[in-house]
Amino acid sequence: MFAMSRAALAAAKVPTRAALVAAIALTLAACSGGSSTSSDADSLTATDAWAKAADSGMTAAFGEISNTSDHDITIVSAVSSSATMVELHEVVDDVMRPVEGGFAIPAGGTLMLQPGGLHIMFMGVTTPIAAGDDVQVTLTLGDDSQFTLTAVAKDFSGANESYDGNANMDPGEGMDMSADPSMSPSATMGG
Ligand SMILES: [Cu+2]
Repeated sequence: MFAMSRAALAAAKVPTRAALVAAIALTLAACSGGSSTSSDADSLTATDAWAKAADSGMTAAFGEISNTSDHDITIVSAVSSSATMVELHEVVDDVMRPVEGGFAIPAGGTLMLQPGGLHIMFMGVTTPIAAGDDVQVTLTLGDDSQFTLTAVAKDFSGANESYDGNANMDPGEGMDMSADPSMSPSATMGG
């Protein structure tokens, strides 16, 4: 350690550009071993991602997303070219609603997205999603990095949870979410 101090002193006495560059390089080398330099997106892995096939209206994507980092990661929002709006949902008493603050994935933990539980909600499906299709959804994370989840579509008869307690809700054509009061998070939900 004494030798290091003398080296530092020498560098301080002769603040050459080379010494500064060397110091910066050392600092970077010291950091690269930790997770602090990798983005949240680099720390996520997805398995068994799938989406419910749908011709129009609403559908959802599911799967497992693991956080390999040593810090919690939050999925803040989601977008997809397959739907006009994508939300992060939970199901409470068979009624689904956006999760305040997004999905949190604990350090070293796994987020389970499944019918009847947390899911990525697609509203206003833009083009029919057939079984076998790949559906891509881009997740924005807490550090603003983006993770693209590719979900394979399959036929599934469940996941009919509703916003308003009516499981037979007709998604209709060109559904306009903003005009439907039942879609408002503040609307009364449940049967
Ligand atoms: Cu939902």
